[in-house]
Amino acid sequence: MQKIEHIGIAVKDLAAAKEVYENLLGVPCYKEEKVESESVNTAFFRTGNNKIELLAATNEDSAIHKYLDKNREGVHHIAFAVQDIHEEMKRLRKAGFRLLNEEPKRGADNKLICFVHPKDNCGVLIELCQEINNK
Ligand code: CMX
Repeated sequence: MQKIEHIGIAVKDLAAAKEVYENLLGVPCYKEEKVESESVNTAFFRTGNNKIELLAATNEDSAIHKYLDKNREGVHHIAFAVQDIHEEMKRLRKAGFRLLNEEPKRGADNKLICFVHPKDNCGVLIELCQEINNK
């Protein structure tokens, strides 16, 4: 894995959270995107080399809705950039990690993504991300 690509934060109200993070970071949100496949609305921020993704559910089937039913707003996942998501998935599967997608799927911000079960990562949901124009 290359580096932390972003940190995902689950929020109830995207507009309110966006304002909080704009004030906190002192930079505007650079992108808002609805991800149909994940049933989320997202807002992205850059600070230096780092990225924050705010995530709000678009319906009750969303993983974010389920998460916020049981937890407060807060860090939901850590995403790592990978060069070749198929190779990383193969490596992790072989090492016994439970992947939450059989195949990579299209995520926000022009990425192919795959999630790794939080129970296999000391309680942290991990996302693998490959830039779509990588290959
Ligand atoms: N971080 C850490 N632990 C988490 C978690 C998270 N984000 N989400 C769930 N868990 C834990 C729960 O606390 C629970 O633990 P206990 O059994 O100890 O109570 C366990 O995992 C099972 O949780 P659950 O509420 O019963 O939920 P499910 O098993 O139905 O789903 C998960 C959990 C991680 C498999 C599911 O949320 C998933 O597939 N996530 C990947 C997709 C996703 O999160 N999409 C939204 C983000 C999209 C984006 O970034 O664009």
